Amino acid sequence: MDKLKQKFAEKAAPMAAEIKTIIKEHGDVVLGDITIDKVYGGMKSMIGMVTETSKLDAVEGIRFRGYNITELREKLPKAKINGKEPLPEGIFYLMLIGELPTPEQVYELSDEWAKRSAVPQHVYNMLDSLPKNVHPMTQFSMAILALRTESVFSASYDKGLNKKDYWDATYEDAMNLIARLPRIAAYIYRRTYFNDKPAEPDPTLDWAANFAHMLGFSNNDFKRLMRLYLTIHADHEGGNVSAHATHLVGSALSDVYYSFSAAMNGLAGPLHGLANQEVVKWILQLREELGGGLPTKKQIEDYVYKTLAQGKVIPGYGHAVLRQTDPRFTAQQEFVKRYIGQDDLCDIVNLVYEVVPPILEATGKVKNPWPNVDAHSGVLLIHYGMTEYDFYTVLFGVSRALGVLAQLIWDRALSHPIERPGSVTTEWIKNKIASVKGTAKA
Ligand code: HAX
Repeated sequence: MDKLKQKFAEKAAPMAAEIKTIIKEHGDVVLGDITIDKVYGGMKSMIGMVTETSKLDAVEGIRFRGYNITELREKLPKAKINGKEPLPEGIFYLMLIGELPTPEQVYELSDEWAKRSAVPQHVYNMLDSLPKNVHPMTQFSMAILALRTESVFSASYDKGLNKKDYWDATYEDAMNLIARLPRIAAYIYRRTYFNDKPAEPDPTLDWAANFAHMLGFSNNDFKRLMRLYLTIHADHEGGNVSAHATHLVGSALSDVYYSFSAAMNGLAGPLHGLANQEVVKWILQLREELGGGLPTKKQIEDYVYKTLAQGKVIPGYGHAVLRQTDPRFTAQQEFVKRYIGQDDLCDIVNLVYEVVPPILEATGKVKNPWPNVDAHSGVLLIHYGMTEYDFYTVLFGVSRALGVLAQLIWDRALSHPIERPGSVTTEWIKNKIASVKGTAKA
């Protein structure tokens, strides 16, 4: 058993016992109210599941096992040479084990993922059979499904896997899939836009830097950006579409490949991860309409009103939980200050940040007028030469694997059961209103 798995096993057994006691002794404690507006309103803020890896605060933003983004940038181990940004291996370790890793523990994880990263040829053959105009997220999700041939969980289950060993096989699948995702993503990038193959992996590099290298980027600051990018997109507690999809599909004992492919299908929606490509499209179109250059605030204002009048959302703004500027947006602004300096598109992002919130606030209906993570990420990639914006959500997906798969291992270790919330009809709700309020049907 590898050291990380051993450490997880030591944590998981007492936690599983503790949860059994909590349910037995305190299972009747009420956690919140279910109201009609929440049931119709996408279950926002309704507590319905347990996620150990991270917790979102509406104002303060995300905390991973108690640490916010600023603390993580400081405390998580960095690359051996010129490391200034956290290594995503570290946030995976933190989410899985619940403790900050040492640099050695993180470097061991880099090595472990490098060892597990070989992708079977049939996955590449399947990708090669697809037309180049298949969206990169569709290719990504299909490649993850094609990799299912490698599932340790499914093979073991077929042979009669004991329930107590589910987590072990899920750990193997999660580690293997995380190790392979950069190779698959780089393959999709190179075949789709350049009609060639990714660079051979460099096993001396960490997971994120190696990904940058396979994508075809040698710039050190781009590698730093990838380390930060893959760290800050990793998790956002359990209820967002990609995390919840992983948990839900996984609850049927579907393996890691099925569960994570489902997550990627959700991430590919424009209200979720695809917003990162939509933001760049929206900004480039603004520039094109104005004939290039830096727009004035008035011009951005007009463009925002026009977008709203067309019945569209302003991409990169708003959030189902957050009620403040997303700290992941701020971390990217800081990255610009530290490594980039002046950049026209980054300047436009900052101008949009000044213009959009008061306009959205004035609509009286948008609950959060502030930017989310997707409002910034694309222009950073363009700065380093990655202009193919319909690839951006794949980068997000590679990162999201860290959080949702760490949690899926916990789901198995804690024996979370199949998920099956109740649903009602509107007729049922009308009858309920009548019985509670004593009125005739609404
Ligand atoms: N622009 C225009 N209108 C917006 C808006 C925006 N950015 N954000 C919310 N609204 C509108 C909603 O469409 C809704 O309008 P209707 O009542 O006419 O249907 C109203 O304001 C209330 O919505 P809300 O309660 O504030 O927001 P939700 O919790 O329902 O939705 C979303 C949250 C993130 C989906 C929403 O803010 C949105 O569509 N934003 C733009 C897309 C985006 O950036 N998505 C990425 C979110 C972060 C993420 O998951 N990244 O992966």
